[in-house]
Amino acid sequence: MTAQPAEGNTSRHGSGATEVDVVVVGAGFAGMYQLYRLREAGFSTVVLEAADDVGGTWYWNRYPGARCDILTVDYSYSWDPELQQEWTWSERYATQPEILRYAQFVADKHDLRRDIRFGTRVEGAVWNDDRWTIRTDTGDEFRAQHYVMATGCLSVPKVPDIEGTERFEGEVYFTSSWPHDGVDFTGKRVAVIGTGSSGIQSIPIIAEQADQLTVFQRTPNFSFPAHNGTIADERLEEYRRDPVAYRQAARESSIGVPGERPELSALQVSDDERRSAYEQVWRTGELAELAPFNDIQTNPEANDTLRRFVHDKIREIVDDPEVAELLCPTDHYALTKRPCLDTNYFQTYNLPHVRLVDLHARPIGTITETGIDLGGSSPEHLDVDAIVFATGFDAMTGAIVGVDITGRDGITLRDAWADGPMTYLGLMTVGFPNLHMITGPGSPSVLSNMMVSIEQHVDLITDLLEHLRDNDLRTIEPTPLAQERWVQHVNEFADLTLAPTADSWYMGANVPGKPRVFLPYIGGVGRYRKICDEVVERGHLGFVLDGPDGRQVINDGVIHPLKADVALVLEVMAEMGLPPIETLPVPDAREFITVSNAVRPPGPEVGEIVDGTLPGADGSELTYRLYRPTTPGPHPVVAYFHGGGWVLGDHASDDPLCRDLCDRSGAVIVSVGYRHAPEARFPAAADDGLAAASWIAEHAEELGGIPGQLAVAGWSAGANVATVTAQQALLAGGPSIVGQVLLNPVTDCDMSRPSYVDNAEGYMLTKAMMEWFWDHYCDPEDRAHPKASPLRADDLSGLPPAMVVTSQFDPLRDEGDAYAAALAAAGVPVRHLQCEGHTHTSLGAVDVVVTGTDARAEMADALRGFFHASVPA
Ligand code: N01
Repeated sequence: MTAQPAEGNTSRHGSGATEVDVVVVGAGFAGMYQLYRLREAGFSTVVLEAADDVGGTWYWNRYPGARCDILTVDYSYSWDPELQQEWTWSERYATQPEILRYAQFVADKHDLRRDIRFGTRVEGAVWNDDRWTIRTDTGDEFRAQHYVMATGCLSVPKVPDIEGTERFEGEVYFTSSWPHDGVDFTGKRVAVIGTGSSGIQSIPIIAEQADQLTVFQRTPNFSFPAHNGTIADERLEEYRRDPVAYRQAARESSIGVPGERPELSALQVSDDERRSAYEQVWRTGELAELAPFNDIQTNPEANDTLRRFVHDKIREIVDDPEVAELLCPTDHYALTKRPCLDTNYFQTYNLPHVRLVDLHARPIGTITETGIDLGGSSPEHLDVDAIVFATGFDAMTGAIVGVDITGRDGITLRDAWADGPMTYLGLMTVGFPNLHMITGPGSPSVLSNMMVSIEQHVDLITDLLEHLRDNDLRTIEPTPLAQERWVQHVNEFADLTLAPTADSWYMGANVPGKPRVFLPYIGGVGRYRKICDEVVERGHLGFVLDGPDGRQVINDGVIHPLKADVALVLEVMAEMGLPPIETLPVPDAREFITVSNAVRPPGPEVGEIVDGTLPGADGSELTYRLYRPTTPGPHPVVAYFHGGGWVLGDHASDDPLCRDLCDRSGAVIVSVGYRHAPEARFPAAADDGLAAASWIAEHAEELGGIPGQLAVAGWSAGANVATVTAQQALLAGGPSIVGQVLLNPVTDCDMSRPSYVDNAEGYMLTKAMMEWFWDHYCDPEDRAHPKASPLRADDLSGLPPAMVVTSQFDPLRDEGDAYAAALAAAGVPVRHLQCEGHTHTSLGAVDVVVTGTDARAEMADALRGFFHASVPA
């Protein structure tokens, strides 16, 4: 089976090194497909592989019970349509031998082995003279323009960190490098250390053979029955009906397997409905189906419903209640560590010769010549004949930094990644030109069906290499900005979920001393693919491409600059296909806002909410809603003006934001229902602002406020009313206003600023909508009046100190920025917060857009500061 690459593919360098266009490291599924594509594209390529044959992880992990846990119909190449006809899987979840045979079949069919050097391990790689020089343990050297790491995410076993391992005189096995001719445990006393996927798959089979089996468990895991067997006809049917559409659905999905995204919250349904959904999960036995509700990965309470369901199942299956309790995972949320699929795993603990040792209660003291010494309150020595280490891998980065890689200017990858991997899209890293990673950290990789992610990366890399060649360019490397912001995006996405709370290998937490960073991209393969496609479409955004003679194509920039949760909200809104507000009659638009507001999270509890009325500028009654803090009063008071373009909304429509401001600032918030256009056009809203502020100032004590401690605040058109109120109060000689907090304010009627152009159509508030608002509110000839466009006031000096918050993807951004600058120029103390990655609506989305929390906290902090400064010393 072993083959050597044909010399025809390579040439000799003067130094003795073999010259090729591309060196690929690893001949697993990634390296094999990469070789195929590069060959097809006409690049001379050598694949270096430490093993004696193809297969990668499936070559090494031959432990009993090893199989895939993605349905085999999904876990197979899609790039060779014939292959899909020629190969038939025998089971839902194929065994390791069958998957290895599949890899070998592909290698034979495409004659891949002729370009693979087996038994060859890469020891080091150095970038110089625009090429990589790659050194192997066989003493060979290769020089290549491109170096592709197809080294797998779970290929470097974790070094055993248990004292005395080397002293043991019995048999020692690692699930990650199992003997090729198998192991017979018949009649033996066996210890298995580790209860991750490898342990959970192998334990039931080892138990069938062994005389005694002791399982050493540090952390119990979530495992679901695999229900292995023949592939369900309906699934095959679905695939056969339209393989192209089926594969495309996988590529656009969340984890690389076709399926619907759940729409309901686990907390939104009845106990019976929830239970029946989880029973279905238990019956289905598919990783892609484990989270039947949309908040399992994000909401602790929702997650707990699944966690308790699994605990109940374990208690039903396992006879001994004490053992059952030990097997119930309680120290991490469900699905935050890699969940497992098993065949009779929990049932195995009902066998009389199987024992579970809880390493938290009884830690391993040391391994001795004959067995294992347990510590804890009742020390014990266990004699065993064989120890199986199922202790996992130095995942995702181990195989990459395990090789000595030196990039530009002598920098090593190990140093560059000392605080965790830094990549752009999980594909490349700054300082290491032409070094490509397949399913590297920062890409969906291990959170997906690997076949789908591998194929996407191989296609991307190959297309990139062709682009360089076709354009006479020699090197490609990400820009520092693009990389920094991608890493930030990956972290922000992970932080939206419960995943970083677990001590998992996703976090590098299983390897002592490894930086604690969430390694894969959790945004899903569909979203990730779109991002990569956009990078390419936008001229390889975020990359520098170098040609001969110093020619450079620099396309610096940030892909996906929206905050992760902001992007998610926009996606959900887009999927709903809602009509643009400005196309609706005003009553329908108002109704639409009321209905949408009804389903948002309510915001934090406050001490009290009181609804009342106050007189408007024309003597009519205006509604208000007062939010009182939980702390004893009296409190300072904020007159708050809601958003809605002077047309929509009411005193209660910014409820969550008002609660949040009240809770964080410790001030009474009085949200005013000022008159709306088109019924009451300009300057009704502006005049009502002043009337309301005056009334609130006069009635401060009655409202539970501190007289003289009044600030104004508002969002959007409400922020316009707030600052116009501050201006009018100054002109009118009262009321006294100690500060103003303006969130994404309308300050001017000019729509030609770049923010209007850049964000004209994109992010909830569009230019068309602003035109609709202005048209309803104000005649064109009045728009330049400072009561409509406060930026145009002749003199801003003497206004109360301000906090102005603007958002990057908001048409109103530039006029907000201009107002902050104008206030500052007029000598007004200004705190100006420019929020990157946010839209006009995102910062106010309390408990939805968590990345807006800091900005909201700063707004409250600003209010506290105004009140504090206004108290006479
Ligand atoms: O490794 P793991 P794995 N003393 O890290 C324990 C894929 N895979 O090889 O959780 C005692 O999950 C460790 O305990 P703790 C799949 O992605 C897929 O099982 O760190 N115990 C844990 O219980 C999977 O997630 C398939 O507290 C020690 C276990 O060892 C990934 O590979 C099959 C210890 C390690 O579990 C890794 O799985 C197999 C110590 N010193 C694997 N050190 C498929 O089905 C570690 N442990 C496709």
